Amino acid sequence: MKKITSLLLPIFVIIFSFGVHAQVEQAPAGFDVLQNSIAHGKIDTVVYTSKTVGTERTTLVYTPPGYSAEKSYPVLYLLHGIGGDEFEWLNGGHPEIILDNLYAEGKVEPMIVVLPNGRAMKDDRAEGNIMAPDKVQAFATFEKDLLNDLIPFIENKYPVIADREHRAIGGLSMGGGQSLNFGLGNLDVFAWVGGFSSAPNTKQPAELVPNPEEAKKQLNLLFISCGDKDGLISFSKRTHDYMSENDIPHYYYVIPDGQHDFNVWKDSLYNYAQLLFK
Ligand code: FER
Repeated sequence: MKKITSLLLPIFVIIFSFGVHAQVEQAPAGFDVLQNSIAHGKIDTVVYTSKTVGTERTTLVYTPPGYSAEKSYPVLYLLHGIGGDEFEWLNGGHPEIILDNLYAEGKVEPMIVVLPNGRAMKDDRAEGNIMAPDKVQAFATFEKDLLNDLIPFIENKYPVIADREHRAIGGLSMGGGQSLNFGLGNLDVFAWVGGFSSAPNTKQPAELVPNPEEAKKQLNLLFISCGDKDGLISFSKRTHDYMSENDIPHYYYVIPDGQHDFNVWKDSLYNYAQLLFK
């Protein structure tokens, strides 16, 4: 992985890598505003069979502007939080608007974005007591659904490049913890890993990365972001601290005045998406 040193400044973080620097900075005004004059991607609703859960499960799939089945694409799996489902990103963050705007500026590699339901249980709705132990457990069970059911389904249905270098995982809160746990825990599957405002489901750093040398070799990108006013920031910070102690290159993007909300998650997606597959 490229050597990255980070400098945290009040407004933005600058990262240097081999002389080329990729800047992570607060998304500019208008980044999330629908523009009618540009090309738009498309959202599909698709259903896959989950052997893990024993049901048919729904996932959304964003294909980029100019999408063609004759081309082949990398894939980002983008995961929701404890109060959400496969529609949370779409309704709360409109990732399709953020990405369409980035494509119009040539700032992002063409990719397919999969928006799954990360609560892998028969009733996967965010209803009742969302903190109930079986519902929280279902976020961990999703690792099997993702690896054994969803990824093979997507790779069969869409024209994707099916290797670790072309698979990314990212998510918000519970989905951030899932992304760090599943991404760092399966470096043979994912080379690009991002956790936004990661929740207490995030494994302890030494459990996440028991072999720092191996992680250094395998990771193309590790992106950790959180709002500085988020009560869960300790989970991001302890992960960042461990990576720094073990010289594992990563981005640690702390968003000023950032709460546990979509302002932070949209800004994180804006930055994370631009770093992927480059
Ligand atoms: C918790 C606090 C927050 C927790 C999960 C969350 C499982 C998740 C928050 C989110 O996804 O927004 O104690 O325990």
